[in-house]
Amino acid sequence: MTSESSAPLPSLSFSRRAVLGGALAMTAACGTRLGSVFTSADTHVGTYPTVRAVERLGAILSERTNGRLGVKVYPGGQLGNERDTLEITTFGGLDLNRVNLAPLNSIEPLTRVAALPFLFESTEHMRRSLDGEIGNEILASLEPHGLIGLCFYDSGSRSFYNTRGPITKPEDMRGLKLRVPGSDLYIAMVQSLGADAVPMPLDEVYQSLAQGVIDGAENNWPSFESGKHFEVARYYSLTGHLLAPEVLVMSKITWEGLSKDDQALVRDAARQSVPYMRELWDAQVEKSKAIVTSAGVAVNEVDTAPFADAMTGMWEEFLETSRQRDLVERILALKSGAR
Ligand code: GTR
Repeated sequence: MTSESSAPLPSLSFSRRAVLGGALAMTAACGTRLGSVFTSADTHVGTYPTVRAVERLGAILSERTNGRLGVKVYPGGQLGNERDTLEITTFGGLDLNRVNLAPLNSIEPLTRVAALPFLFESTEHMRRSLDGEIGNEILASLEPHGLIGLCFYDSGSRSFYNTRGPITKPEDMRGLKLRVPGSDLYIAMVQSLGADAVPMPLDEVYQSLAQGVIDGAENNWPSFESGKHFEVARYYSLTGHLLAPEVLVMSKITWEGLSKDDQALVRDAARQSVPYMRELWDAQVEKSKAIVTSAGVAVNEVDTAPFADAMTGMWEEFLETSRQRDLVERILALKSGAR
C-alpha cells in the first residue's frame, strides 16, 4: 500500500523498475505504509478491460469503506513485465497484480490446467468451469507461492498472427519464428506445430515484428489490436487454440496485514468486478475486431481439428500429477455435450 499519489509513474527502464520494486518492497517490509491505497500492476493500456475492472474493484472498496481502502493501478507495463511484477508482488512490493496464467505456469503446476490448448470448448465452458470450485482450487494453489488468487478475468481466445501469410493448416507454421509468453507450456504448444518458439515479454513484440526478429505471435483480438501488432502482422488466422484466463492476485504479505473483515471485503469486491469486466471485455472484442478488419488485416477462419490433434498431444507432458488430471476431467465433464 502507498500514500495516495495519483501521478502516473514515468515509463521505466529495467534497472529503474528493479530499484522501484526494491523500494516498494522495503516500504512493505518495514511496515511503513502510509495509506490504504493498494498498488496494482497491469501490462495493458489504461483503457483495457482488465485495468478498468481492477479500478472498479478499487471504487467498490472505497465506497464500502468511506475511502479507507482503494486501488491505484499502474497500467501499460510501467512497473515491468508480468514475470518481474509477480516477483515484486510475492515479496510485498506490490499489493495487487493482474496477470495472465502464463507466467504462473512455471510457479504453480495447477495453473497449467487452465492453460492447456483446446481444453475449453467455448467462453461459456471456461466461465462455467472457473466460476466454481475448480476455479477456486486453482486460485487457492497460489497461496504457498506468496500470492492470494482473488478472481479470474476473461482473456478471450488466442489465435496466431504473422507477417508472412495466412495460416490454414499446421504445415503453414513450419519454421515460423513465433513469440510466446515465457511459459514452457506455450513453448511446447508452438513447437508441436513445427514453429520456432521465441519467449519474450509482451512489450517487445511490436518492435520485434517490425524488425523481423520474429514472424508472428499469438494473442486475443484486444491484445493484437491495442498493442498495434496488427499494423505489422497483417495475417490473423483464427485458430482459437487457447482460452486461458487472466488472474488477479494479491500479495500474501498485504493480505496477512488485513483484518478478516477487510479480507472478506477484498474478495467480495474482486468477485463483483468480474461481471463488469466481462461486459467490458465482450464490447472490447467487437471494437478491436472492427479496428483490425477495417485496417485491412487479412483474417481467415481455420479448420481447427488438425491443430487440436497436434497440440493436445502435449497435454500428457504437462499433466504430471493426479490433481491436475482430476481437474482436467472435471472441466471436460462440464462440456456442453458431456452434461
Ligand atoms: C494478453 C494478456 C497479458 C499477457 C499477454 C502476453 O492476452 O492479457 O496479460 O499475458 O497476453 O501474451 O504476454
